[in-house]
Amino acid sequence: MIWDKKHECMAEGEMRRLQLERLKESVAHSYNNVPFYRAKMDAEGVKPSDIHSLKDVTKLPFTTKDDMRRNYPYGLFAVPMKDVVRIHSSSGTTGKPTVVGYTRRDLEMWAECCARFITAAGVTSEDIAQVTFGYGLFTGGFGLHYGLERVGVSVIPSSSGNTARQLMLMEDFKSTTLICTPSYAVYLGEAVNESGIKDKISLKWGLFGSEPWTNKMRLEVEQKLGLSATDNYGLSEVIGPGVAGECLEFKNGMHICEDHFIIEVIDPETLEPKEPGEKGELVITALSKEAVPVMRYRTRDISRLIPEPCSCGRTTIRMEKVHGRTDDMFIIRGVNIFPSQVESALLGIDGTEPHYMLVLYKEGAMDALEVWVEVSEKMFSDKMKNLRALEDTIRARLKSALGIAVKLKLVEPRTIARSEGKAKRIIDNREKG
Ligand code: DLL
Repeated sequence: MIWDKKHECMAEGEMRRLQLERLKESVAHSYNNVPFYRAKMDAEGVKPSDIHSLKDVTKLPFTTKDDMRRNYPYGLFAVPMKDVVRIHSSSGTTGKPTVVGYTRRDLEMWAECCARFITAAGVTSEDIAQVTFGYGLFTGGFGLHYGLERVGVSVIPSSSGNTARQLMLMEDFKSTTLICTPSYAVYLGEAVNESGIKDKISLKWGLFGSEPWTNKMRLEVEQKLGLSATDNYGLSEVIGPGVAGECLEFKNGMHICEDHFIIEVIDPETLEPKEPGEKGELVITALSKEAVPVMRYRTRDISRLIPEPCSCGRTTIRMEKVHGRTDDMFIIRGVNIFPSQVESALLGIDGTEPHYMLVLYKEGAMDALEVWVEVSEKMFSDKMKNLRALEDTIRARLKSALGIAVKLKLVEPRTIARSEGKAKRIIDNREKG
């Protein structure tokens, strides 16, 4: 099923015309109503009238999370507060959050974008969806909620936390669809199997997003929960969930709502555009937002665009699974490492659980990495000899995936903290020496 055939299956030429028309309007809207954008564009000598083609998007200045913070709370709003009907924010790790607002039309567009990926993931009005994202300032809960309602799904707004209660609802309310982060899906999968209710639950679909996860993690979760899992991507500064989502065709690449967002891929160091299909940082320009129009937002997310058409019938360009954030990348002995590389090396090894942690520390002046991996109950109670063999296997896999040898520590079952939202995969002890 395709939710919005007109926009999801649009001929390329028509889509580019629509994007250009909207880009012009959006740039003029930002320039005329947000002093910050006007000052930045004036400083670079660009006027809204300089946008003649889609390529001209590169003339526009970048926007960063710091720009958003510096304009806290309402400095980037382009409409009077009387027209703003919702406010969300993204917490971030330090300092003030970034704040975003939505007009009634923005909420309408957001629900439509979410309805697209919800439908692409297999969910229909026959389904019952349990939303375990937090309902609050985080965009996950409300974003998915309105998209699901639009599709006609029966929504259970269970919100985050209280895993025992989530399991009870899942069993009693017969949820067919689970909405959460992939790491919470792993946790729920474990809990379902431990409480012996696997045969009593009715899950068919898992729509997971909000943090990076690998295809190996997908297989792990699909098997543990007995569902078909798809990825979806978005960020508060741009809209929330709904920027892109996978279809069931190959589960390979998330279709971008191109009529609302232009995604460029740049080199995060030189800021130059990457060649089509090359990996780099995603930069997003929203084309139809009223309350907080965002121009060339530097996401810090690393991925690539997939130019080949998809056989599902949608013509919209896809983005590959996000490999990680530039902020989460670290350099060990000259090698760039993303947590997702470690995840794909570890998962699927018999005798381990899909729970791991990366511990960064200093070895002299150099950064060093220790990987903690949880061992399964069975392996833990097994012979020492088998544990040693497991250690050797993991070490070899890590070395071949990362290109360097790193320290490894096998830890007892249940020692790595479980996540109810976005997982914390890195402990940074580098400051401590
Ligand atoms: O996480 C929005 C969202 C909610 C998306 C629910 C999907 C589902 P923020 O809290 O602002 O918004 O975090 C945005 O999360 O820049 C990425 O680094 C990461 N992220 C989001 N989706 C994915 C994904 C929401 N599918 C930040 N894969 C983004 C990898 C993701 N990373």
